Amino acid sequence: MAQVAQPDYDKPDDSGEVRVKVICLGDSAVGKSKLVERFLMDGYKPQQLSTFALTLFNHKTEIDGQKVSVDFWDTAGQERFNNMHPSYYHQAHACILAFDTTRKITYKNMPNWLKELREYRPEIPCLCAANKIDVDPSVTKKSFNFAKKHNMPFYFVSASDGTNVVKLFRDAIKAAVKYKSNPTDIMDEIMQELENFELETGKDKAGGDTEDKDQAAAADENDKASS
Ligand SMILES: Nc1nc2c(ncn2[C@@H]2O[C@H](COP(=O)(O)OP(=O)(O)OP(=O)(O)O)[C@@H](O)[C@H]2O)c(=O)[nH]1
Ligand SMILES: [Mg+2]
Repeated sequence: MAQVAQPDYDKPDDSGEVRVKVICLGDSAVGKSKLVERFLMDGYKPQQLSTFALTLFNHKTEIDGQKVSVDFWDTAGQERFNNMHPSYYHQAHACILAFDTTRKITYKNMPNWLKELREYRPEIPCLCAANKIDVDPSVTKKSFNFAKKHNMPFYFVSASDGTNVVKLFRDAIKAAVKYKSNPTDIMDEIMQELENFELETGKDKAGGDTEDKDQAAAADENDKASS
């Protein structure tokens, strides 16, 4: 994928809106684009071409009285064979990870998607969507343990008839806004810790060295004693 010039979602602005980025992941043809389209337009046009590279859909809404501007990022699933460009994940606040209930392989590939997501965004909320339940509604009686195992919210959906689509996307937006206001992304925490660490080590470097030497000496003593 070509380098994407994307907005800076973490930059504060004075628009009064919270700006969030929600990404969609999952194998090709599981219905990612159709789900986004269904949510945004409440319409459904079957037989559209596979997403070419990247589409951004902006959506303005309100969550608990707070104005929110959401960018849904949608890309073609077949890119998994070359890995997704890191900019796809950059600054994402939530993810919708979808599979197709009519094709087992798309469910089997879920761990690969989650793994890649977690490499870039270890802590963002990820919601699991089991799509195309209109084809065989009895599929909703089956249990799909992947979501439970990874502590992800799970939704049976249909982009075709709209089942649960609004619920899924509203929850994803809520989760994104919550994450943005209180990010627990471990990478952010580690970065923060590293900054403090530098300050501390600069401040009491001598003390730290002495302690290290003391410990090394004690270890030597122990070695001598045990040999
Ligand atoms: N029956 C049914 N068909 C669906 C549903 N959602 C999507 N489809 C069909 O599945 C096919 C793939 O849908 P897309 O939305 O293009 O899939 P995608 O995940 O965006 O695929 P890529 O862009 O290639 O990654 C299309 O032919 C859709 O019409 C659904 O809920 N039910
Ligand atoms: Mg698509």
